[in-house]
Amino acid sequence: MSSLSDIAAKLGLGPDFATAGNRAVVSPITGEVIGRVADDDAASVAAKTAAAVAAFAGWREVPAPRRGELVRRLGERLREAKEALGALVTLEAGKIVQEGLGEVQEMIDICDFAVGLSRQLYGLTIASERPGHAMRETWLPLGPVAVITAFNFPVAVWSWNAALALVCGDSVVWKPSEKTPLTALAVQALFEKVAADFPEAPKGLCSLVIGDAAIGAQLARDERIPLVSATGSTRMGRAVAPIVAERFGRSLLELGGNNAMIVTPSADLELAVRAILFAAVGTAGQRCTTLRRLIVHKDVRDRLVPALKAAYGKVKIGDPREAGTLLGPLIDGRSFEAMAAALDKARTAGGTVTGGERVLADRYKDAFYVTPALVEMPAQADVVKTETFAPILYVMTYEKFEDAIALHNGVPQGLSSSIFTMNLKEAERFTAAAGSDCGIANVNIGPSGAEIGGAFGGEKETGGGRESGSDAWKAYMRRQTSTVNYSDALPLAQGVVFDIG
Ligand code: UN1
Repeated sequence: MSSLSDIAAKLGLGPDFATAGNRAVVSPITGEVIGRVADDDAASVAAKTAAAVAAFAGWREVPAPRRGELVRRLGERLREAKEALGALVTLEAGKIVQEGLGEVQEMIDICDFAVGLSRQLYGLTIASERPGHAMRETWLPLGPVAVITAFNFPVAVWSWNAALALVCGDSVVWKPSEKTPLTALAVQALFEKVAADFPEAPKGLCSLVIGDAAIGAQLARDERIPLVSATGSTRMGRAVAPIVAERFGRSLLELGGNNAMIVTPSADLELAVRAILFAAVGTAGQRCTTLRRLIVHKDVRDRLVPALKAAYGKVKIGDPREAGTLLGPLIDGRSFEAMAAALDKARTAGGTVTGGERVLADRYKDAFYVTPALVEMPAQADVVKTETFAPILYVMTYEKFEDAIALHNGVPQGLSSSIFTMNLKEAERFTAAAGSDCGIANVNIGPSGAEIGGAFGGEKETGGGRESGSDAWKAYMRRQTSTVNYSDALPLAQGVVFDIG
């Protein structure tokens, strides 16, 4: 099951799936065109938004546990489709099979989470200062939610948003990356099948718009959309957020990361090497949580770096569909150019680069496979402070723990972070107020591969949004404070007297 038509058949998508349209879809595995899709235009985006507005009007009144039932059925459908959808993620985004499957599992997990949540959209009762008054806080559906997603998690990020938005009573308009429309179309088709058998699900409850940044901007401008949830680069967030803010909309941003690991003298180095390998090389360095900076104590460096080089040397690079492959292709040639440019800058800043070369170019002239790069840096130069979406790991050393924390926090991004230590004090300091300044701080595991149960996102240029678990659902609802007077008097708050004579 590796060609598009095989996968499409398994997903029940029909023989015409992705066979026509203005946009050519390329597989990063070979660089070949594997399908064609049609872009939306401004008019079709407007029509789908109008349908989402109409759908919201009905959906918000369906009881939340019943909304959860729709998401439960979506989760069931995803379970059946896991292998085929995972294969499509592999084909379109270039992830290895295990990671394609893992991405679909992440979708299933958030559906399960959302089903439980659909019976737990708890508000508060609040003690009123006035006699005969009751106060409460209620969470109510918000409206249509625009979801903008990136190529690297082409389906999971939609599900983090959509599963929550649906149980919260919202409708969803999804703009996936223009590099990965096929996985989006497949998921949309799965959703539509589930919704078709669910009488309360209005038409247009979840819709998909395909196209480039102009379409994202159109959604960002639309004042009928109270929440725009955007995952991608900091550059994209900088473009979207001001447009949403100008109309007082809400944005939920999950942008670039520049995630580090501190390796202390007491660290279990064997465990650390395995964690580094998954976090820095996995997904070809194209996760927002990818490990990009290693901050190693000077006494450990000479043991860790050679062990890491040896492990890097054993990584099997190639077709992500083949058993044993750990490192598949970069998404495209521009990614490769960005990687090469970053490595040049690192060399200019005094870095020593191991790896980072293009490989397999004779077999795949239009696909971009690289060896993972380890770059030993004398200092945290500007290039280290920039997120390059590729398997580059910058290695720096420290002597004092405070210096490690300062280096760690000395970048503009604040998504994920980790420390390897057996020292309780270091672990606690890392996760305390003056420790890691990131949204995610892990001890003795790498920074990537988060579970859906926690709130996912980060600070500073990462954008501040939280998606997925914990109470991230609150972003998809509006909060209402109600005071009900069940007395015959009209006492005013703060004891104010306001009477006529
Ligand atoms: C992303 O790269 O945008 O924690 C999301 C992780 C995954 C999600 C990554 N669960 O690496």
